[in-house]
Amino acid sequence: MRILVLGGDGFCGWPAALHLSQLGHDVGIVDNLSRRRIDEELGTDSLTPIRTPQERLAAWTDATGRTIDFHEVDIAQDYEGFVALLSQTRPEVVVHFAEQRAAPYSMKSPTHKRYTIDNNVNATHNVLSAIVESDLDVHLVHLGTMGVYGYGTAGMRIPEGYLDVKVPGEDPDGNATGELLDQTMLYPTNPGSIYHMTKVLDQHLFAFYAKNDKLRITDLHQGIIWGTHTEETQLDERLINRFDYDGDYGTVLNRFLMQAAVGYPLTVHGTGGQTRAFIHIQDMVRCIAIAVDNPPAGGEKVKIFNQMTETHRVRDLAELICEISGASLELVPNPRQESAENDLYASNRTFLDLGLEPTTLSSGLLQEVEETARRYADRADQSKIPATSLWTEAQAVGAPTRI
Ligand code: NAD
Ligand code: USQ
Repeated sequence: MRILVLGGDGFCGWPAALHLSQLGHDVGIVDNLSRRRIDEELGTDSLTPIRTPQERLAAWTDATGRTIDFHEVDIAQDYEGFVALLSQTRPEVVVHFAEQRAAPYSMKSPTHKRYTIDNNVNATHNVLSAIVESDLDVHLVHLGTMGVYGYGTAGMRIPEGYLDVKVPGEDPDGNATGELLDQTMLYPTNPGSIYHMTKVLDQHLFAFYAKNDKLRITDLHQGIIWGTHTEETQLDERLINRFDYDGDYGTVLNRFLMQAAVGYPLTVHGTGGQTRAFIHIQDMVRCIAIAVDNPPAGGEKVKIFNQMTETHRVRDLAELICEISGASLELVPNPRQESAENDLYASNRTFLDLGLEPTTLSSGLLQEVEETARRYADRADQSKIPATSLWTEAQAVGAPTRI
């Protein structure tokens, strides 16, 4: 199939583009390179030495004989350019990773909040509008987040996108009819940052375009990715994926593994009682391929899959890494506004039923990622490790507790 990967220079988009190309699809990458510019703004860099898009793509051709085209387009700002690209490339599938994805970055200042809303909501709406305008029969696969649900269980497993409810029937005068009526609604949202809020807004845009224009849309509610390499990124060092460890873009498990590798006490926020959903990067690329192969029919509601394989409490992850590596951990004041402790149970039936065999967290795999971090430890700037973006001025008071 002809597939455009929007955001294909990023942490998820790059390995996903390679995997789809390796499977024989005709892949093009669209990216405005904003993530590389944000590194410059923050004075940060990937721990791993990522190459320019041109070097990466030449290395892919050297390693496999396959080609991937690169298109530098800002899909939030250059609507006409994106419509022209769709008409020229005529993709059958568009995989949309192209959003500002860090919760701390989205909460840094009014400017960062406004940028995240403008970029993400415009990007998603432009993609939808451009698909309609180009009159192509495209299956849109979007990367959403488990964070749209909030992080609580309400006494049930979080379903995949929709909640079936029974509503007491009433006649036009408001009198109970005694009937219980079945309704299906999007699971009530409870985003924890401006970034997560953009994914909530995306969901409603998708529901509208699926209903109004019969677009075929799959929204993948993805958990926190961990790991760095996939089978394809390991074919040549020039294909290496990015590894974020700084206080804005580093996600919790990769941060802890990097911190263990450089001898920095693991930065557990608050009591570390937050439970989150996780998925290894190799499984992420497999899920994208499965989603591409299983489109919804036109006129169907948006297909929503929970793209996660396991849940873990942050404190338990930190303790596990300390056991494996001999690192210590610190309970640092939480810069975020979030529940100090939460449980999380979520269904991931759809991917399991479609054949995903999850790569679960094991000490061997954790060591492999820590070794990657140790290999590039001389590139680490430890001054960039602390998380300094505060959700409110009242966050993050007090001194750390070393354990
Ligand atoms: P990333 O920042 O590494 O990659 C995003 C890419 O999109 C970057 O290369 C960036 O330059 C590009 N981009 C952003 N705005 C653009 C625009 N307007 N036009 C063109 N290109 C643009 O992020 P990632 O970790 O690869 O995440 C990709 C997607 O997956 C995001 O939508 C994110 O919300 C979602 N996701 C990520 C994780 C995770 O743990 N990394 C977990 C759940 C969901
Ligand atoms: N945390 C720590 N110490 C750290 C970093 C984080 O204790 O050094 C805690 C945070 O307070 C939070 C949890 O770990 O409770 C997860 O934080 P994170 O930065 O790993 O994840 P999050 O901000 O939720 O965002 C990441 C991705 C985002 C994606 C989301 C999936 O950046 O793109 O949507 O994971 S999910 O969490 O399921 O919403």
